[in-house]
Amino acid sequence: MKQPLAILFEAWTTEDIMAGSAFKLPKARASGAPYFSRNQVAAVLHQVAVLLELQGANVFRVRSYQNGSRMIGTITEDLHELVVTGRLFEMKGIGKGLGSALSQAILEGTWPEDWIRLHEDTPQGMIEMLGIPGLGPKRIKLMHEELGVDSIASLKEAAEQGRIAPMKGFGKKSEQRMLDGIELLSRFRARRRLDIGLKYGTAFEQRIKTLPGVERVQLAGSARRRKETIGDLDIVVGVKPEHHDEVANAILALQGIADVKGAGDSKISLILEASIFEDGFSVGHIDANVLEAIGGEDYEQLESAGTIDAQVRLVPPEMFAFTLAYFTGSKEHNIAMRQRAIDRGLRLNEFGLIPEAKAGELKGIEAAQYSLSAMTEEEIYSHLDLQWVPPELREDTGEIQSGSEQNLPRLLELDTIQGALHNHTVVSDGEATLEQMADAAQSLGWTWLGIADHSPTLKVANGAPADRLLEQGQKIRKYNQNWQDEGVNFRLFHGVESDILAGGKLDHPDEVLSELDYVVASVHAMTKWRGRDESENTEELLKVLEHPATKVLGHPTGRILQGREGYEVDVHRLIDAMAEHIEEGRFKSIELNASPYRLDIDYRLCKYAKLMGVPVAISPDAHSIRGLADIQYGVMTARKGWLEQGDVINSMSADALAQQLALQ
Ligand code: DGT
Ligand code: CA
Ligand code: ZN
Repeated sequence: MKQPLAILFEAWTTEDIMAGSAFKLPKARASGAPYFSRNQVAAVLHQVAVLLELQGANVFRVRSYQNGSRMIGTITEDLHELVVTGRLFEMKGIGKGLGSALSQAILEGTWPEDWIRLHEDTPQGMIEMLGIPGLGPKRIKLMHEELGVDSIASLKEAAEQGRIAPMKGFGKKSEQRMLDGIELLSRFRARRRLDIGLKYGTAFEQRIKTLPGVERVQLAGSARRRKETIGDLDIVVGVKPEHHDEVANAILALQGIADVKGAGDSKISLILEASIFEDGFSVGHIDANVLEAIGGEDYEQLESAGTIDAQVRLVPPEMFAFTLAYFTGSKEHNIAMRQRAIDRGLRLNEFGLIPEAKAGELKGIEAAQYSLSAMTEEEIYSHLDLQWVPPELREDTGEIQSGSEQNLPRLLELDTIQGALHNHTVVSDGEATLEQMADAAQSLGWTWLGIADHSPTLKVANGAPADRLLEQGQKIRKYNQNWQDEGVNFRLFHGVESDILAGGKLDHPDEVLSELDYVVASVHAMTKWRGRDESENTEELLKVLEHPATKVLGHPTGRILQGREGYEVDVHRLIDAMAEHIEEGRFKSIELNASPYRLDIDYRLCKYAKLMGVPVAISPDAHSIRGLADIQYGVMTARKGWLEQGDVINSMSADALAQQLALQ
């Protein structure tokens, strides 16, 4: 497991510091000496070393800052103590100059003049280039000198024109790698995946919750609505006016803040970084297919060096519910809500729900003194004759109509999940054995688990040949017998995740398939499928659905969030076809792959499957024990797609599911 702190203090490669705003001198702590933490000092020394290198400074000078940074980053004593007692000067690697600079910073809160100038004089574009995977200060400096490259944009242009490759020590390969790196970086700049956004959001929420004076705190925005990717985090904090300043200052001093973009009276804009996680940040096991699509070896480093913006709103407790509702959004939902309020002579905004007659000429927060009271969102909705709308549904796609008819769905809950069909073991590319996976499922409280390892054609995922697959089946039958004899309410289903071969064929002969409980049919040959048009792809999938063994269509579009678009396919037509099969007495279901890298099919299509009566199979696609927990992202997405318990196969009992799977 990679710990961000270890990255910062031991590896010290330049890519460890993400491009952009984190690359600056931190502000001194308002509360007095020590003005900077050990982490801040170590990071600053590293930055100075990098900036010196960008300027082409003497290697020994650069190295002395690198060493100093490593030293400060790994000391076990208290830095302040070392400064006060003067023992800092005795430490190896800290010369006289560096020692006095650091003492001044710690005791007086000011950085040396030449460090400040170094930060100011380096073109921002060159600092941003440091964020490109595999690109260090030495090469940036060379390209700056020889080609005048001073930003990511000008680097991209130079590379596209082939002007990088002829440079000594560069070449065609490294030119292409730079282009790939630029592409990758731009993806991680824009939005973060739901799982990452929630990790940051809940960590930040927890830290704020513990601050004295905080009455309420809640994550709002797209994270609360469980969108598949998050632009920025929105957090609402309820605090009494007399504690406002104290809480605002305490938030600014929290661990994990890379930068403060602005701090007004009621709004604080921040950039969060991975040091917000007490236990470090790691991405866990990623299967080969996904990893390749999201940047390969560079991915974990990019992800852990990434940042996310957060907007914090501080409001008095009686305004909390209104502010929470407003910043939960979506914008479209808010607009529809505001119209409903207008129809009732009310003004709805982040401050309150205010009768126009009383508000009159008063604007904004001034008018809020006349607001109807609401301590919860339920009360706000009820003032507008609506059932409370779960945040996931607030996209203005019919939820207000349903809410006005008291007819909103009772959304799927995680604790009704009994099992999932698509999971891997060591028989193909999983990390855990059959026994370990079964154990883990039982400790989640599940009553069944489906094992569907990869089929032979998928060599990169160690697809299992027929004999290994059938051997797994024998084991499963034995375990099932044992559990039944012992009265344990748990059973395994035996399937395969079959590749879809040319002509919509499955990857095993029928006599092998007939030994199995089910087939999850999935596309993995992405190059081929992405090279074809929608109708060709759709026809092949329709064909594979006709095979009686096919019970689940796996990750139906093949998209990898922030990685690659899926292949072209008409999913509506696939769902229509499944509905027909079901009508004729067969069983077919469409997968909602719960891996946060996929979330495929997406929530919009879930709603269509529900409409057509096609059951959704939420699949963690687990490649390890820990992977089973990804079911939570599937449940979030299913809820966002209006799904109820009866719309997914995962809430069925093992017996009910077995009956369905047995239909031919
Ligand atoms: P994101 O951050 O792009 O993933 O998406 P959101 O939904 O979190 O959007 P964001 O962060 O721009 O704003 C948070 C919420 O604030 C948004 O969902 C609804 C509300 N909001 C923001 N701007 C407007 C606006 O111009 N009109 C209305 N009615 N609501 C707004
Ligand atoms: Ca947001
Ligand atoms: Zn797959």
